[in-house]
Amino acid sequence: MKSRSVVARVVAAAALAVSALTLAPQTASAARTYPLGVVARDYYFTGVPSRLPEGQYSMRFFNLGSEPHVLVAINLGPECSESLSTAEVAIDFLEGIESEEDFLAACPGSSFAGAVFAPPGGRSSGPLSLAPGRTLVFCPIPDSMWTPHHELGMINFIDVVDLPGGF
Ligand SMILES: [Cu+2]
Repeated sequence: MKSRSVVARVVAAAALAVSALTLAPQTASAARTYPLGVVARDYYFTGVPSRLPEGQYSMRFFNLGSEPHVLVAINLGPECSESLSTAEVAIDFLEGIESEEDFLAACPGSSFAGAVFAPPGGRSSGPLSLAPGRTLVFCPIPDSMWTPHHELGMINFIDVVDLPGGF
């Protein structure tokens, strides 16, 4: 009899644990992921909103161009949010940047938001994590003349707003 009650308690505890696990994603509304479709062409992005709430996004990336394209997104720290005020200024800044580490060192408080790559005619998907402030989106892949695509127009900013409770 005693062993049966132990089994019953274990089963009850396991059931509680399972219900806690299955309830967790529903109660954590801030962890919801929103879809975001972006198209890359030679040489511009379409579908990159100029303004979005902070949060987690799931990017679908379609390359309708004739060259490979990547979308790199970096949440700018406070300093670079101000100093990189236009695409022209950001393009000049990116000339001195060799790597993601370089970028993060030159822009304190910045963070990697996400990246997706697709070959010509290809598609891919990946997470995008937007933090409040400004996010820089660009494609640094060079064309046949070694000009980075972001200098040809593949550069965008997203103003990321802090929206309590998501949207
Ligand atoms: Cu590109």
